[in-house]
Amino acid sequence: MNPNLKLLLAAGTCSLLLAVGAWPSRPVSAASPEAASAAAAEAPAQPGQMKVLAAPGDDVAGTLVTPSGALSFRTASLSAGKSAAQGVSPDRVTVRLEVNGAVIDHDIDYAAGTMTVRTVDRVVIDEQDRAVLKSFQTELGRTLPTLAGGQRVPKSHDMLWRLAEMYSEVPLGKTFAAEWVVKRGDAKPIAPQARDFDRESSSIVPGAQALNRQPIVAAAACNEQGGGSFTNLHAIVDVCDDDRVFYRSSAHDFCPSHGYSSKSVAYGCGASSCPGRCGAGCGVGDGLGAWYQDCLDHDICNRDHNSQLGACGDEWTEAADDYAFGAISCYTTCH
Ligand SMILES: [Ca+2]
Ligand SMILES: [Ca+2]
Repeated sequence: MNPNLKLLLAAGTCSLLLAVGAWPSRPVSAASPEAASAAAAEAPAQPGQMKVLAAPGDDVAGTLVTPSGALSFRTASLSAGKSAAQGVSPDRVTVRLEVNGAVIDHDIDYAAGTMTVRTVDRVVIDEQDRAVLKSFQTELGRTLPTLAGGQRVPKSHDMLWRLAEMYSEVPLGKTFAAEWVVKRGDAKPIAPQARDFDRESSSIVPGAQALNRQPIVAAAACNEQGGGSFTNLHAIVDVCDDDRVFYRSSAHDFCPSHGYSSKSVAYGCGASSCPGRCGAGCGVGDGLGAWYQDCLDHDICNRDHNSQLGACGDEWTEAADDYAFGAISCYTTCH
């Protein structure tokens, strides 16, 4: 473990961004197709150049350029509808991300416990977008600690970091509705008519055309959600305790191979690639992050069915509130 990080832990410091910054760079390399398939959930991020631009108060703005394209980001912290002064905890934070020209807006209302995601033009995540977003997780994790003052982590930084974790695992082919409201702890009801099952399956499953010809009721049943929880794994066990491996039940569906089913899986910092952490792999902060059941279900689905093909869209959607609002576990002894 990085000695700086150890020092932080020994001091009992719960400084998310400082700890992130203390972690060294991870190796970056191009994976062969075979390697990419075998380690689909944790393909290495491409290198990126992040530039930070001037922003008022606690807000942050910048750009990222990678071999797969560019991204820009800007936060706005609001208190009673006006720009929040530096050091003031805002009621809301808005975050605009522009990924290869596609704009995705986020509006986080802390009192309401909602994050509203809006797009004007139809946004569909392709392979280039996904690669840029993966780099964003890594580069932002390195950059944010250099901006934060002392031990205080502004909500704008926190939310941007959470979004970087969330989008590091965005399913390929994810299509954004004009408005998507993510509510903290909200168990989402089954709504087959609202799901984009056919689109997802046609982009991920060889021979999916046959599936698409099946009656919609069969597709809906196979795509049934039993998840949609807000279950903090770190409140159940210390997921990062001394690199121990923990086991619990995890469920997902994957059509047409199998419907909704569960099995016992390994999770925690001691398990390969930190299953259960909300974000790709163990993150730049070496296990730091939110650890939630829906993130575990999504990780296992990705591992079993190849995340690079965007197989696990509904599991990712169910985990959205966990990425956005899950409690961050600060103390790690990962790897
Ligand atoms: Ca994860
Ligand atoms: Ca959830």
